[in-house]
Amino acid sequence: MEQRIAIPADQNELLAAMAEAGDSARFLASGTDLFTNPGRLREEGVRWIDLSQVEQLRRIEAEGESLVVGAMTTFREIASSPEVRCFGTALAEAARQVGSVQIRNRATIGGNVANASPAADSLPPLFAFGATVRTRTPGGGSRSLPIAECIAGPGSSAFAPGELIESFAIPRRGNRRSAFAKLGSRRTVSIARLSLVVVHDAEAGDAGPCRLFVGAVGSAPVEVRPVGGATAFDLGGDEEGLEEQIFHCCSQTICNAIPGRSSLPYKREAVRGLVWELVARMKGGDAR
Ligand SMILES: Cc1cc2nc3c(=O)[nH]c(=O)nc-3n(C[C@@H](O)[C@@H](O)[C@H](O)COP(=O)(O)OP(=O)(O)OC[C@H]3O[C@@H](n4cnc5c(N)ncnc54)[C@H](O)[C@@H]3O)c2cc1C
Repeated sequence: MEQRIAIPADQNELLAAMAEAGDSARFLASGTDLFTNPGRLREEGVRWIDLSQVEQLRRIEAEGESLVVGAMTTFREIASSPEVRCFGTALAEAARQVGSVQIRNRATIGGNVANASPAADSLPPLFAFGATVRTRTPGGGSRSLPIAECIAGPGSSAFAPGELIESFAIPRRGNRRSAFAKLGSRRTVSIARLSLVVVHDAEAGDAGPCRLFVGAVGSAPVEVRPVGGATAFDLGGDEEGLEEQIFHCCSQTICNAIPGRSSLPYKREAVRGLVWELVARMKGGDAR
């Protein structure tokens, strides 16, 4: 059967195409995921809309208390943005480690989140920053939802059929520091086997609580909880054995997230290296 694709030139044409397609609309961003599964492009009853010409979806700008990143922004643009490097360093670092130069030049953050891969590198930083996802619904309305509500399962997002991701809003905190690290099977062009993000959102000064999220351990990133009922980790002091304590919490989180999985023995040990790297960077002032 002949497949037709709408190529709106701007936001107005996009909204018109969405209104016409209703919940049968599906979106083509840059195709780095879609073209690996060409069968999807031949699905019956689906109306494809190519987002590549809609410049309004491609932006990084401050909006009130948030830094807004458009869904069609590429990982190259995110990695090199001074605003993201300042207010969302871990996201810039994750973007810099996605695939290869060629992939980063094309792959978009909207496609990465919509694809909902457990190994998606944008997800752990977005979870750690408490980002909000702004969408356009097939009926013409809009909604905002926390990133944590966007993942339904491995490779499955919680967006409605025909719902468009427009942008991500990251709360801006002037004194936030964060860092991202991942482990893959090789040094470059590697899908994450495990990733870790640390975020320090102190209201004042360098000392204060940190939150950690571990990625690639099940459908969505998981927050690492400190033992003993504390709500956040404190990297401010000189406590001996801090890295080992954090490692044990991460390891326990991984055991809870993927019990019985064949990758568990590797991941629960391998996280030690990520913890040591990120703690050293946060304490050494290398992380912004
Ligand atoms: C060789 C290679 C290496 C890679 N390495 C990494 C890596 O290291 N880390 C990593 O995280 N990923 C990696 N990826 C995957 C990464 O390229 C994709 O996840 C990419 O970010 C998806 O964006 P896209 O623009 O190509 O989306 P597309 O492929 O166009 O779309 C992906 C999915 O999202 C939907 N979609 C796209 N945009 C929207 C929108 N605005 N609203 C609603 N739905 C939308 C599409 O319908 C489709 O279902 C790699 C891919 C390849 C081929």
